[in-house]
Amino acid sequence: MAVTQQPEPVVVDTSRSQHTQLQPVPITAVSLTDQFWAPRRHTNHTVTLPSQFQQLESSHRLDNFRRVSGKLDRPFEGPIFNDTDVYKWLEAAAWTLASENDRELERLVDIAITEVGDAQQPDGYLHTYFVGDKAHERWTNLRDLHEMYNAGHLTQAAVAHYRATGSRRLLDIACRFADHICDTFGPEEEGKRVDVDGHEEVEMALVELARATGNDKYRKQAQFFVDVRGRGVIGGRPYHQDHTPLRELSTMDGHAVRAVYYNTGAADLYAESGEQAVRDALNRMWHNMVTRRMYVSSGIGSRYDWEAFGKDFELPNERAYTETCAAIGNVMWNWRMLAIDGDARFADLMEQSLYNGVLPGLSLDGQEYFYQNPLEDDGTHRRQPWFGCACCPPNVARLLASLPGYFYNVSDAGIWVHLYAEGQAEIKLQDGRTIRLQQRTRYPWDGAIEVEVTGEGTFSLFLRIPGWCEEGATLEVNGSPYEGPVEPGTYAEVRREWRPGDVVRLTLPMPVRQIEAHPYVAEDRGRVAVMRGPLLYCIEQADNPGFDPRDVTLPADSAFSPEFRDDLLGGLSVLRTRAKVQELPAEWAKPLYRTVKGPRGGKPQEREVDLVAIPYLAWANREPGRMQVWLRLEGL
Ligand code: FUB
Ligand code: ZN
Repeated sequence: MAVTQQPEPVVVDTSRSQHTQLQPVPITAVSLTDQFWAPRRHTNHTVTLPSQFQQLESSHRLDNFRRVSGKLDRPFEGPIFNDTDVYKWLEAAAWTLASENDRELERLVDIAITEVGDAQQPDGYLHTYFVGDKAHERWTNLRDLHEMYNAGHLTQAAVAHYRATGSRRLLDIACRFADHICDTFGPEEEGKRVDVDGHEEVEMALVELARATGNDKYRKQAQFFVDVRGRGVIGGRPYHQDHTPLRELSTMDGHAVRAVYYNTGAADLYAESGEQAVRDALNRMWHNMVTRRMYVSSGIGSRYDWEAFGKDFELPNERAYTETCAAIGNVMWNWRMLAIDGDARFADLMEQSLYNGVLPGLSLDGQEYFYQNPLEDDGTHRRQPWFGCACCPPNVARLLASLPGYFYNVSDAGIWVHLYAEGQAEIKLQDGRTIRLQQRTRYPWDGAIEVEVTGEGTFSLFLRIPGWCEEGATLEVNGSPYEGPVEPGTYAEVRREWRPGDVVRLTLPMPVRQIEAHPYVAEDRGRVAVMRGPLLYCIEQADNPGFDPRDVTLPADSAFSPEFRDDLLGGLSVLRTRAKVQELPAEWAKPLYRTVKGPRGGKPQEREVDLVAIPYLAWANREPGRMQVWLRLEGL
């Protein structure tokens, strides 16, 4: 693994990986000027990042570092993995600085890096809890104490900062800690300790550190940790994915964030090793997740107990745990799977997770967050400005900051377009030619996408035809129909000798789709979820006053029509339809159970109402009220 002289701000650097089809495009090569992502990214930069820095200060997370360096005399505060919130914030700020000139943000980054660096121990160890009278407890309980989870987030922040700014300041700190880890843990025959952290994260970070520094020992260390897990070293529980070795796993089990972070790191390792058994296991788990254990929102981890995956089909709506971090982990995992073989199903799921899994975790004003993302609520689940355990907020921030890096890839054959949004990209092909792309579209509100290509010579433009676009996708090149296949769930490859100003026009019809769940998902039986394009919809009380969403039934022939509303929730398409409301007969006022007397216990009062659905990503941004994703459908 050789290292580049001039780092480029790529999120995951597979450019020298032997077992990936796709190579990254730097964040700075892509500029989003659309009405959907650009405002959100602007809010992330100007509101979320400064407000999160304030939270890091007021919650004493930065003080924890000052305490270690002797600048403050105070006790450690908060959960044991609190340092990671500083690291994730640093990563978000670094990706932001890759394309924004912001002196104030640079100043805050500088403060944070100084505090982190000053807290590092002479042997490279870095964790703000295990110092002073707790120093002897270092590495005494890898299962629970998150020391390497901390190291992983430090490392990811450091790689981002290095790639975004060219500065080695944070990278050197991370390398010292990683060196300490490499010296301490490893195969018994090397006289090292065989152990593994209870929370995966360090694996993917070490692979990326190897890619950033060219030092392959970090990749080997990550491989060691993946190989050790699953053999009972930390107790053998599914919660930590320690019950079965990776290569034998077939189902997604245990703590959801840990599980997807694990698979993300394993995919990174596959990209370097090409070990088929690892890829087979990842494919089996992906299949299990997607066909048995994932919400229609793409949220994962259905259990409050242990923040864990449930059994097959165990997908309760109101008690859905679906942590925001798990959705982010799913984006990261699918991004790597996509790089491995360019299969559109991974890009589809990445897109689904971005819109319907991650974005609901953030308020439209960029200052409040969901930890859990239920699919039904009585109005009491509200976003919070911060949490004692605040893993999700800075995780959302770092993903939004790095988002342009997920839009495109390059391969030997050409350019891959995974995501659609108005904007430009200046992409270097592998032979050094620079190609400019201009996307013109109102996606995700409209499926008409125009890509103007400025560049010469022959190469392929691969355009994702999303799996949700089941019928009618069409593609034109300079006004003439494209003759190759335009199949949902694949990439259409337009290969030609390009001339400046060539235009490819992709049309992705966006009919409103009513989705039913597998009959064994008990909570969704007889119900449908409503989707348009990549977006999942829900009904919220604020748009539907005067009736209880639980009493709504869609007529069998119901048809929703979209309407773009500039004035609502930052501008979005609502869906409208007529629906029936069956008010509960009065005799249900008291009992919870009774002997059956007839359908629903008497003749319900039925009336017709106008029903308005909004994108699920925008729910809970107005006054509290009921929200529901799954709606009863007559005759289902
Ligand atoms: O344990 C660290 C983080 O806190 C996990 O990833 C989240 O699920 C939360 O428990
Ligand atoms: Zn979280």
